[in-house]
Amino acid sequence: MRTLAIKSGVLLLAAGLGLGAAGSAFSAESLQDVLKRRGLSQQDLLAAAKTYVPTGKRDEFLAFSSGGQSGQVIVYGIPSMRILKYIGVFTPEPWQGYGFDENSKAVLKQGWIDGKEITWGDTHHPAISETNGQYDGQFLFINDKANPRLAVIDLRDFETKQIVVNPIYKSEHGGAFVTPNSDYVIEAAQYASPLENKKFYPLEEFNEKYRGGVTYWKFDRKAGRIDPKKSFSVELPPYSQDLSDAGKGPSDGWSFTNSFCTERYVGGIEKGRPPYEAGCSAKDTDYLHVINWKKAAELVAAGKAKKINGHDVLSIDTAVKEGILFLIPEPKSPHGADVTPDGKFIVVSGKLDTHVSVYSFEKIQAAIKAGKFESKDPYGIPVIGMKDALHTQVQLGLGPLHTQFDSKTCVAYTSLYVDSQVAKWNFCEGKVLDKISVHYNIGHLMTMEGDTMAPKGRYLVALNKLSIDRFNPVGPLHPQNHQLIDIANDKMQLLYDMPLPLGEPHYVVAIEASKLKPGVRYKVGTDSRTDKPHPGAVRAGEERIEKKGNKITVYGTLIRSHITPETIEADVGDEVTIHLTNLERAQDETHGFTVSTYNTHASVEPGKTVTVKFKADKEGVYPYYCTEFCSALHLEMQGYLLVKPK
Ligand code: CUK
Ligand code: CUA
Repeated sequence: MRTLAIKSGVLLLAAGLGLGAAGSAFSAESLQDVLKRRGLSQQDLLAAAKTYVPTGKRDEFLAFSSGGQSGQVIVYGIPSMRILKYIGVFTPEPWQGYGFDENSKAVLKQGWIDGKEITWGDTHHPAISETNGQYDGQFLFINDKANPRLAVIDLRDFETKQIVVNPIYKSEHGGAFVTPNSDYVIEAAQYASPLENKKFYPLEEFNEKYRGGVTYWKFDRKAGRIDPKKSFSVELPPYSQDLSDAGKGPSDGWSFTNSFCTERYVGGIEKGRPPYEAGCSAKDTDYLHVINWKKAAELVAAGKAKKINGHDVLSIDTAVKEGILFLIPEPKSPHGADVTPDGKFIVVSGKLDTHVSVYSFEKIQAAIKAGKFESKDPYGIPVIGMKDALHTQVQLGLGPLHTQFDSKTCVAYTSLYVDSQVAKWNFCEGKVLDKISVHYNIGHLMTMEGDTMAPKGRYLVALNKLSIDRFNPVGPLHPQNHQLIDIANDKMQLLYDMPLPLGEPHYVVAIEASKLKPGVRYKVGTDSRTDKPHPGAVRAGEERIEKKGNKITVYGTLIRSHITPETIEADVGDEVTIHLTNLERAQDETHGFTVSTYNTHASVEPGKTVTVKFKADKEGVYPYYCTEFCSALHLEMQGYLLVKPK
């Protein structure tokens, strides 16, 4: 109270001295004055009005961005571009206690590979779960390219619940993409390697022993988890598989995966061969892989798969014999494969070709039914002629990468990496409608729900790889630049630049905010990582400390403004396990918990129960305290761990 009184005294004093007068003159500045003082145009003003979200108001859309090399997910609002949250996924995240409490450590441990802890990830493609081809706002999936893994995030609490490790790949890129009812999450390999774990074959045996593939992870929506036992893969030749997409509507049941370096070139300057890039661009075309995943699932259920590392894999031979795998040439070094909202076309863009190629699913099916193939690849896979499958090709510009769709029929947007532009075009008629420059070197782009069967249009975000001169300099490593573009009218309008300072976000997905219904508290005593009652939960008055041998177990609670118990006594060498339940019911009353120098931290939101564990291996006195400023007596929310010598 005394502090508050003094503070208001200071304020009164400031006003008395006339310091407040400057404030009132400032607020009297007219709109014209502000535009002049800040050098803003009418166009800037319009852009500001389109993005500004006043206090208390909320954004229309929520974007889930890959955090790139940070291994995390970044959540921001559109159109304000305000960052709302980082979600710890593949990398420890201290604020959320992710990787510092036992419950979240168990999730990260699911992502260990060959018994080794991996504390980073290279996230590329987030995907929101779908029902009937539309975002349902229930789950988010994201891949890790470096260490072939996939994570499941529950959008009820925005927490990572599961990490699955791909049992047969060493890297992957064509994930995560969901089928229209999220029955499967697609994850395609990238750099070919032997599918058997930890098996070595020399590069001379690349064509015979190295393989790629596409994995279909079975998603159990009721459990909210991937079921690895019901998941399977289709073996593919050692063409570097790349981006994928699931068919929808008429093409539901099929999936499409790009590839590059179908030359199967492996480097070796020491062998007097050209470098990898040149060797991988020798041919004019690569292959689009066309797979009937519904039939593949039936074949697996019928026992036609072989087991590799305990995982069901349909071999190339079986896939060819059963007629579920086809190839179509596509312009060299392709990148994005994007199915149109109506499910009738697959849009492919080649980095080294100025065109986008629009393949017709109907034509592909007609060729398959007629058995009309132009050749077989070296692995015996039937190749459909490019001309027999193409609907149209449109010249857009240099370095087309990715395509997204509008709510307007037949309207698509494609990123042009080399030109640093977004092209708006019509994929039915094959004509360019508009172009806008972006800053600079755009990778992915994203429209609102733009990869679903019902895109919402309105906004587009350009994910630019380079920001160069757009922001205040912060050293040689620049943030990326997410540029918000208004696409509601015929001409695109640039609205806003947002620096993305946490890794290179390859892709982002945005959902109508009204579809998300996250909770504000947990049922008291919940382990948020398993969604189950936490065995260490207690109610008020039930707090206790148990000691058995050298094991100390604390059943504690947190509520404004005390931690119960207030002291924990241990002997050097004791193993200390502390379960903490936040008894608060009020919204946003999170308590944090740490013990000095024991490298542990927990974020305990209302209702949650979390466990921290460590060995009290040092004699001494260690304060523990609440790390969230939760109340006027927050600093008093503390206690002591007393570690006595033996
Ligand atoms: S990728 Cu990075 S710009 Cu991983 Cu989808 Cu195309
Ligand atoms: Cu609880 Cu600060």
